[in-house]
Amino acid sequence: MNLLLDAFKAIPQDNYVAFTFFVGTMAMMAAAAFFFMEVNNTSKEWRTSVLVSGLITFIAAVHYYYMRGYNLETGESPVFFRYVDWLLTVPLMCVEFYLITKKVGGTSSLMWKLIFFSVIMLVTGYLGETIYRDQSVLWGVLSGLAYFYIVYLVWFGDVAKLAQSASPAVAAANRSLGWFVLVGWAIYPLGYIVGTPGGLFGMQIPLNLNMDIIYNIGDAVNKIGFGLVIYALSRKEA
Ligand SMILES: *C/C=C(C)/C=C/C=C(C)/C=C/C1=C(C)CCCC1(C)C
Repeated sequence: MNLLLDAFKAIPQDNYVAFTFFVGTMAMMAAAAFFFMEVNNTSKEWRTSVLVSGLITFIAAVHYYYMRGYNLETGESPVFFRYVDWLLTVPLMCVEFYLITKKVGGTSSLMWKLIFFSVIMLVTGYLGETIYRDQSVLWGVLSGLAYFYIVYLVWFGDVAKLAQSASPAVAAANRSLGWFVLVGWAIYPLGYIVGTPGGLFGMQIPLNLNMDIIYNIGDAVNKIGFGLVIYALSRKEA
């Protein structure tokens, strides 16, 4: 607790980047505590799903705590730990799709397909932000292709088909998660565009936006939002 209070005191008032790392840490911690506590009040059928929501936000909380300190001390973007966090949490979001469709025939091979493309999306993004910054547009496009394939699977592909054959509550939850993937996840390429030298196919966005603030907003919206959709589903189908 003391550590957190000290960290808060040390944030200069005009350092919005550090501030969003701080708020992100708190939000993820609170969400993780909430989901973990609710696991035991959840019907057996949905317990694993709510537990995974807790794991996603807990893993993020640990990374945010670290990234917050790193950014405050160095003033730099914690790129490596950002991607470590995503490589753990995004596949877990893919697992959520598997868990909600499992009862109507969702297979682990479909889950691994989602995970595979999410890893491609993230590894190519990481390469574009780090080793191959000069070719950030190319790596961003490759990452975008994997991203769109995930959008396709969730909206029109096997995930959508399975969800539609399930209960109305599962179908509705899949649509909500689909909106998070289509709109919420689209926040990240915006962060990438403002944070890499290639910009948007060579065009720089003339607004004074910060990559980390955009990523931090994206994480709060998506990780907590996903968790709440799953939580709501677990209450509807108790
Ligand atoms: C909790 C973390 C989440 C949901 C992270 C999601 C990240 C993405 C959807 C990132 C996508 C990217 C592109 C589609 C192109 C540019 C590179 C990325 C990795 C930022």
